[in-house]
Amino acid sequence: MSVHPNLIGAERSLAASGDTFVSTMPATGAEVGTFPRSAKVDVDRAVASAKAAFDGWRLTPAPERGAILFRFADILRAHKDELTLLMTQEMGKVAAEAGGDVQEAIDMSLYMAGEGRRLSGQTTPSELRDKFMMSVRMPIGVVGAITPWNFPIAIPSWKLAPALICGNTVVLKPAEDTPLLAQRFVELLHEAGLPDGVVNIVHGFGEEAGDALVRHPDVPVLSFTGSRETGIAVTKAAADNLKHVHLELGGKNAIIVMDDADIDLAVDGIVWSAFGTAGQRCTAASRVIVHRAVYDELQKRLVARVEKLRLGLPWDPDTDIGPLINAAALAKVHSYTEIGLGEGAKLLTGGEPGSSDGFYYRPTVFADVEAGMRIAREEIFGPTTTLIPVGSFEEAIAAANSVEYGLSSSIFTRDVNKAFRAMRDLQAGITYINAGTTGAEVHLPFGGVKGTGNGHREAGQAALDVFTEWKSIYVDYSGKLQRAQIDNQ
Ligand code: UN1
Repeated sequence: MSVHPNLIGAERSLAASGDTFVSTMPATGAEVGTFPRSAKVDVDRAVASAKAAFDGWRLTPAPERGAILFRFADILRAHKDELTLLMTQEMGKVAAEAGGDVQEAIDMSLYMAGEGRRLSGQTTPSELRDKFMMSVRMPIGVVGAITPWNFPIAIPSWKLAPALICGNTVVLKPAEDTPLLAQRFVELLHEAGLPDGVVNIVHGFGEEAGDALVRHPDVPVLSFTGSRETGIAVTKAAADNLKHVHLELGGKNAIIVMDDADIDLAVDGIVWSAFGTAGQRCTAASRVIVHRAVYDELQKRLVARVEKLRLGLPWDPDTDIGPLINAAALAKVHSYTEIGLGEGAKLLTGGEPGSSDGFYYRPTVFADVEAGMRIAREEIFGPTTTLIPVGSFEEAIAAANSVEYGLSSSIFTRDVNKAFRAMRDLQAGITYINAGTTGAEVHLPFGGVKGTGNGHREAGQAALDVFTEWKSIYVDYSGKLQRAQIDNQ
């Protein structure tokens, strides 16, 4: 079978070792393609290519860089159906969600393309006469982007579109579960007119290609989305070179349902947030904190809805839930069912694999869960949610905040006072009122507090801070030496 090559500068090349790996469809096991299993030597070449392209790209006017991203958005739109189908195949999310994933990349490309005519800094008056002051954003250099499989087109766009508009060049190491989608993403960027070497793609595994990228001395910025454990390892590996590290890690996101909530709306939000993408989102609602006054009613309506969800082939329009990404994910999700049962939680529905073919797992709901149980604290990354009964608003907020993660959060209530208290008190980077925990839009910051990250954000204006350094510039046109803090006193 022919191998999809690494794209390094103008070259299409295999791993120097000749090693390869195969991408398969989680629904059927059918092969999608073969890719180079790259190692340090291949990453070194890709970084050299990105480094060589940096000066040309940073000196290209930002509106011109933006014009390429506008064209890229058009090209993505023209290829939306192709990418959507490929995503159902290679990643396994259902068609409506796959289309949304591609749309998110279109939106992000348009948003960042427009930034080409802004990238605003500040001007501010000087304390001295005949002196001008301003701050400007400067690109940093080669960005190492390491992307996950769960949003295989959207997340590369979250990293690459802002990195590029700011004038950086990129080496992308995409997840080994979805390499063809990343390959198509980069091919389409080239079709939009991106110069050779500005974006390079190196396929392979985290411990090999990913590790080499993280440690490379010529890669001053790393942007990583993945597990908390890997995020910590990336941070440690990057520390010796004082690299900038942007992390977007796990979540254990809670929906709070108060006694005055619209219960049917809450059930809609829970079903969409807990079981969409088979729960494989960092924003998935894996906890539902429910006021005791509506606990029985909510359980009843939720289970009735969940049991109607149809597992099936992700490209089939009738399917609600596709497969998990791979065998290891299936084993992990099932192990948490056993952990939950062992902890004394009550299994209301699901709790077993969905079929003998593909990595399907039945949507699973545990009730009578206590906030301290492992199933209520650890990220499962599958279609499992946990119902935690509470007696008051205060107890609900305390339970929501009791985990080490802080990505997304939500409350269903008709009480505006409670809604505003929740907006203030929930420890999370994102809070939804009367909606589930997923559904972020590209023009607000995306990311989390506590164990979800290290203070940076993707998307919106905040993303520009990851990919630029501020430079403050002072222009003295007085013709004499003027000393700040001294000569004006
Ligand atoms: C992720 O799970 O890594 O808000 C990203 C959402 C999506 C993005 C999720 N727009 O759920």
